[in-house]
Amino acid sequence: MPFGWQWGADMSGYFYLTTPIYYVNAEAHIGHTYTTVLCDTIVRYRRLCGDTCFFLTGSDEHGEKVLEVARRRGESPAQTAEYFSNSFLRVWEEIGISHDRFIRTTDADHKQVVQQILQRVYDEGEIRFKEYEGLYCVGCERFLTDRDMLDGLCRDHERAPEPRTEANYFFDMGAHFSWLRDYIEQNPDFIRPERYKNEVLAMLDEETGLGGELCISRPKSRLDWGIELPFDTDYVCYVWFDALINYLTGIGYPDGPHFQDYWSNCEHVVGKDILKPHGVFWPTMLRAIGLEPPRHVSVHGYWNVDDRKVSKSLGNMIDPLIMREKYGFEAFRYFLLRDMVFGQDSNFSEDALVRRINADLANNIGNLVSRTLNMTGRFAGGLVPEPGAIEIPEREVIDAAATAVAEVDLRMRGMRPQRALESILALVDATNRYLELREPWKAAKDPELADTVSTTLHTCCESLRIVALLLAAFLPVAAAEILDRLGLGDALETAVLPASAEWGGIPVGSPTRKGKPLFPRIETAGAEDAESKDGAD
Ligand code: ME8
Repeated sequence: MPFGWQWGADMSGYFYLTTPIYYVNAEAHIGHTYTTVLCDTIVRYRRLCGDTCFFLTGSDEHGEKVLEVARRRGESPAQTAEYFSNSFLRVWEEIGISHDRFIRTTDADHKQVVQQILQRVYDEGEIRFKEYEGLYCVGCERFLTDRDMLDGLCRDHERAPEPRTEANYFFDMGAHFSWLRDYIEQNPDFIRPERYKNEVLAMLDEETGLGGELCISRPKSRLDWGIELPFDTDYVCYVWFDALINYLTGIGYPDGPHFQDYWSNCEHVVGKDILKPHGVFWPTMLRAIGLEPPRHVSVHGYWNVDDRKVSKSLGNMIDPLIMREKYGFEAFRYFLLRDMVFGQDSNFSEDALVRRINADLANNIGNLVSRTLNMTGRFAGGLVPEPGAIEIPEREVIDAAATAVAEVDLRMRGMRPQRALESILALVDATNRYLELREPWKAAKDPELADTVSTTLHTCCESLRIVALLLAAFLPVAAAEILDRLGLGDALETAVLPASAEWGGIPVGSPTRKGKPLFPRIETAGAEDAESKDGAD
């Protein structure tokens, strides 16, 4: 029963996550950064859970789009591809992306895998040669259907597609549509969130009406920048057929040592612009070569500026390195993960970014760090004190920590990173409220209450340790710094979630250090002035 298993709770301990591979026609912007940072966060979380992970990203280098840019730049497509591929890689390295491989579709192993798969599908009689007429959008690198257009223009690229008639090779996707429809119905979270599952079902209906054939070749006379068809040297492979296969090449298809372990635990994250290739083309291609679909295709919305999609073709890009320069990369990374509800569109503005940094990072998390460590310095000689009796207020923080750990796990696996951050912030809020209630800065001066101070500070340090472990996937640098200030500099090297985040892990006597504000408030004329909670000292 090759396609019928029930997805269980990660029994194997393997986890394989992919970003789309980006076109090499311009520099990385906020949209690519979001997908890549999101995957980096999910994979860092799974590594912390002890899974054996493989994280693949890379560049998609063939096709007409790249040829167009190369012509404009007066260079060969190979030069253009090299330039922009290096540019993506450099940005990912500069912002600390932890990929295991950066694949290029011009890599020799990829070319070999694509040709091998083309030959196999051809030999099995699923590829036919015929004449085709349609409207082609070079921006999308595919023929458009009515649903893809508005007033005669491509919805995404706002340009008119070109009418084209050509003799080409076609893959018979339609032969697998009824299987795919059943598969999607039986595995309702295969494509998530649900609205995108419904969209794929609608696409399947539409593609069925159109004959269910995917054009997989381009004549060299028009485009010679691509992987040659092994069965007809006058043609190169259509860029999407080539690109999707990167997910197999990346982990050593067909007989790499861990190919099957990773493939059985594969999840793709994509933007909604490429739902059709991932929801319709790809599962049918995999079916044709006898492989299961990925576990999940998780689909996010667009980052917009002034309600228009940020994109290379529209030229309204936000540069991640400029954001890093202005605000620090972790603050920008936090904003991306916190402000986009997975699946929905989000509007970017620097005002919103500043408000978010000030409210969540400076006033909330940063404030808890500085209050806890200041007071541990002042009232406990800088060492995590021994706790006394646990009363109802302490119990509430302990319960909030257990809830956060459980919710973060559920939400990270369910691809709801913004909800996972809400769970962590709920623990931070509970701890801040607890401090307000216990008022250790007053209690320390009151002989009747002085005994409670150790318990209060112990509770706050322990809560902070758990907050840092949970935040580590989101803010790797800041989380490591919090742990270091708690005297737990190597905690992330040995931590395994959820066990390490159980209450009671902080050693009494651990030497703490106050340090500078972790996330300084950003003062701008327009920034909303959320009230500082720092009443401690
Ligand atoms: O489509 N908001 O590459 P691409 C959010 N090469 N995400 C965005 C975005 C935005 N405004 N703009 C881009 C391709 N993205 C193909 C993929 S995969 C086998 C081949 C992100 O460079 C989002 O992840 O156009 C989107 O799906 C991807 O970049 C498209 O990148």
